[in-house]
Amino acid sequence: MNFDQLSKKFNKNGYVYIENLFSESLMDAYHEKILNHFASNSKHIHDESFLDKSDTDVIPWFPQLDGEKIFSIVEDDIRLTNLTENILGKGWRSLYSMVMFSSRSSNGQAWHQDCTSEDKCFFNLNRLIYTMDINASTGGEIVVIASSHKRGMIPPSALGKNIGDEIVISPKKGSLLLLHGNIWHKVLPINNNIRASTNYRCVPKNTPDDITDICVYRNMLYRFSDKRVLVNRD
Ligand SMILES: O=C(O)CCC(=O)C(=O)O
Ligand SMILES: [Fe+2]
Repeated sequence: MNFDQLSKKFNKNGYVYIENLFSESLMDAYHEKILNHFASNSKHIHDESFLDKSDTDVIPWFPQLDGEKIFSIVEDDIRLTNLTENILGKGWRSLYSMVMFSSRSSNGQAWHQDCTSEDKCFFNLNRLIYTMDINASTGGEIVVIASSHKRGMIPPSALGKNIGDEIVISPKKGSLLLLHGNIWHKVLPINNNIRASTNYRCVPKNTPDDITDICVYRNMLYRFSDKRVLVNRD
């Protein structure tokens, strides 16, 4: 793995996608844990008005907080920690691992940025790993606008559908997708199957823990901690 090259690519484009990083057997073990958990926990924890207005349909789970030790294997992977340090510099830290689960035929996620972009030094880095293939047949592909992490706030809905050249990423089982929290991104609707991704979120030195509390959608700024629409943008 050429860490310098990958890190340059990440800085330029705001994302990097790497296939075949994690073994089939590890991904199967993760996926089984995920399916077991959501077999009995597939209720939404977001309130209905958020789901409606954000057009976002995912249910989170924090497996390491539930004592699922196997989820430390990816977090401690030396290739992942080296690449992370190359991108974020010394003093970066992990926030948590979060599985995001979508039920069959659900909406995916509307265009958004995970955090605001006022201070360029502070952002979250999503380190997403995929325990299943995601493609046109499953739905749920990720769409990004390359380099948009340098373009400030995602345009409001009023500016229309086209906000740049869309790149569709169809992650394979065992792959890693690094996404800058300021990049404009969305998740396409899910077809007749469930969808899961596992995100090892981390941040550069001195970034506040609650960096992703305010999410930027094209139609609003939403604060998760008190479930408030801070700004209506449409
Ligand atoms: O689940 C994914 O593939 C990406 C979800 C997302 O928007 C994120 O991790 O910030
Ligand atoms: Fe996101």
